Amino acid sequence: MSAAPTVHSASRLTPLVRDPELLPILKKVEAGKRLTFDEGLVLFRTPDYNTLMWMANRVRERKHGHKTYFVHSLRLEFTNICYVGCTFCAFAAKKGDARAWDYSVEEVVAKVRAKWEPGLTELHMSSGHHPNRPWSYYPEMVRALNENFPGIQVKAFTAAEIEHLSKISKKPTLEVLRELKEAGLVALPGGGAEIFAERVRKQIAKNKVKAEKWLQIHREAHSLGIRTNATMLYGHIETLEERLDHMDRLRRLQDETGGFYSFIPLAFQPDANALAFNLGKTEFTTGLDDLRNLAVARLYLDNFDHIKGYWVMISSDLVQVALDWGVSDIDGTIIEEHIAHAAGATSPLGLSRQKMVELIRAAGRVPVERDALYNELRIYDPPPKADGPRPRAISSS
Ligand code: V47
Repeated sequence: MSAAPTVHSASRLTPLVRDPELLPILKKVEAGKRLTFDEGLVLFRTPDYNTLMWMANRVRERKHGHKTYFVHSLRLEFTNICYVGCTFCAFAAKKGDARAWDYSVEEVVAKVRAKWEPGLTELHMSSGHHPNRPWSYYPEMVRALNENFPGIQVKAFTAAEIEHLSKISKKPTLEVLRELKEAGLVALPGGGAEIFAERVRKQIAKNKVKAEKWLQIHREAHSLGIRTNATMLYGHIETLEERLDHMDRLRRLQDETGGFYSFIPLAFQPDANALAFNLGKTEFTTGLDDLRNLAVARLYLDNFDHIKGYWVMISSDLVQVALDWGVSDIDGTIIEEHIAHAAGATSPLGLSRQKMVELIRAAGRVPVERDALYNELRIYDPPPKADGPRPRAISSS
């Protein structure tokens, strides 16, 4: 006869809670109720990390159990030439700079061929806003990639880039998206969101797509069946209220469309960019800030399936820990990254598929290789008994 599962109620857990302000939040989390803005702020400010982590993990395990997703993906930035001038950016170059690059369609195809690995499923591309490339270059590139690499999933162009393409093509953003989809684009990455709050946006990305337009482009993509991600650049001049406002706007759009796959906090990389220089900032975000941010996202963004831990910016070591703080996706192999590394990221340029699997298994979770559209391609064996998966602390029944 098997033993009945132990069911711990929130009230039985309350002795663990050191911050009384978390008690009503814990009850809501247990009941699956949505948190308010003020409750989100409590989460951002609580000194009780244990309870915060516990709650984020509770929701993560309720949604995904121990499954942890990754994708075999190649990152490609086809140009770093950009006229926008975001102050946090160390990647952008001006035309004619010694470090500028700008690949033709043939060069993009050759680059992917050179970096090709068996089992590669996703090609993630985002790049600078090039002042001269004509509109025709972009659908041509997507088409050429699909023709040369049948089965590859092209996830490309942030909402900021889509707005740029709308300007150069003189077509509405909806039409730009439609034509890119026709050429074979399957999803949009979540970049360009930065921080939506106008106060911050004016200082870090004043020439970039406006917050409302970023959201509108994602709304349009979702209406065409193109699913997308959403990012948030944190750890610079934004306040906690502004971080939460950012998440709140995303939560509202997700209520409306359901088109976001994942939310990806991007930790500010403080090297070689004007924002860091002006702030005198040389330190990276702290591990606890990164973990707290991920946990708050998991709890506040109750309508997002995945919270992604981006190992490139916060290290693969911390991402492993973050699997207990709400993270259910660790992006992918990437192979060659330039945006974060230009700004000081100390992580490797890419990680092997084997490394992804080991990293997840060593944390006692079950690795699931997915494609760009979150179809499960392979569920790897769970970790051996000795190191996991650890018994569930709390039964969900
Ligand atoms: O849009 C630029 C950010 C983004 C810095 O959708 C910086 O799956 C930190 O969008 N410090 C590009 N961040 C990366 C991106 C992304 C990453 C991972 C997964 C996905 C996805 C998307 O990087 C840019 C900008 O917001 N960025 N400079 C910097 N110094």
